Amino acid sequence: MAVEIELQPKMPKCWNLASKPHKFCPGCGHGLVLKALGQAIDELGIQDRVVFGCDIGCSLLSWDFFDVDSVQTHHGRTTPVLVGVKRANPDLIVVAYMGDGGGYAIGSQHLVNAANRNDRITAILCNNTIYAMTGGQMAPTSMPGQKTETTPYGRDVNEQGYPMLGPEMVAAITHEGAYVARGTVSKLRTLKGYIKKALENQIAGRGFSFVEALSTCPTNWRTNAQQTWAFLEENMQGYFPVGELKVPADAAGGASEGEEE
Ligand SMILES: Cc1ncc(C[n+]2csc(CCOP(=O)(O)OP(=O)(O)O)c2C)c(N)n1
Ligand code: SF4
Repeated sequence: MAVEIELQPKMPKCWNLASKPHKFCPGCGHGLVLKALGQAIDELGIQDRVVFGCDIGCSLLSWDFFDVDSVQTHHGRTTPVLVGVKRANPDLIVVAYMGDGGGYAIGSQHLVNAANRNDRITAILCNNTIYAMTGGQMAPTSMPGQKTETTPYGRDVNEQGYPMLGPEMVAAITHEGAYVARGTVSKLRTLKGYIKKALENQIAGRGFSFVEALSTCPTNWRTNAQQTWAFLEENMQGYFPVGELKVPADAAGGASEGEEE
């Protein structure tokens, strides 16, 4: 007998976790960053206009999280693909979601050039200090002394340099109209405020919008819950300052207005 497939009704909100349990490891920060993004999209009521793009890396596990149009790209190529979507249809609100390996290593030229061109897109980069999907190799953001698969004795800053300060770099090379911030999954409402402001900046057509989110990867860090949170709040937040780095002069209010943790 033929099996009848019952089509699920279109979700009224873009936050789709109720019908699709996420696929990240327990304690992973990706789900928190995406929750903040989903809430920001909901609050702005822009679900029908959003195109979500995700990179190779654990970020790709989010390709079907949201009830929005989506595209999944080669490693590091999410930024230029979403720039193309935006240029082809400027009415769309495009979001490029990537890891620190995708954004700061293999895709760094795309990030730099999109930022320099002030492309009207929103890029969200999940900084978990590691290449997670491939098993925990050193990323540009790995902490000084951090043990990874490729730095088993710890990152030696004399050999491998210091962790990349991405938002600081983007803030330095962008022009008026750009929005740049660094949030953390340990202050989720503030992070959501930054993401919302980055989306509003694109809606207003001002310029490039970039949010780095400090995140967790207990699987590759090989940490328990307590150690995971301590690494995030003490080590990472000690090195990577959280806050807004660039806000357009004509943007109304603070990103975290009413959103502080
Ligand atoms: C062009 C290309 N180079 C390398 C790879 C192998 N690869 C897959 S995921 C990944 C690392 C992803 O790390 P990151 O971008 O930091 O994302 P995370 O998994 O940490 O979220 C690499 C190197 C690939 N898929 N494609
Ligand atoms: S490997 Fe790390 S980044 Fe990837 S899903 Fe697991 S905890 Fe998250």
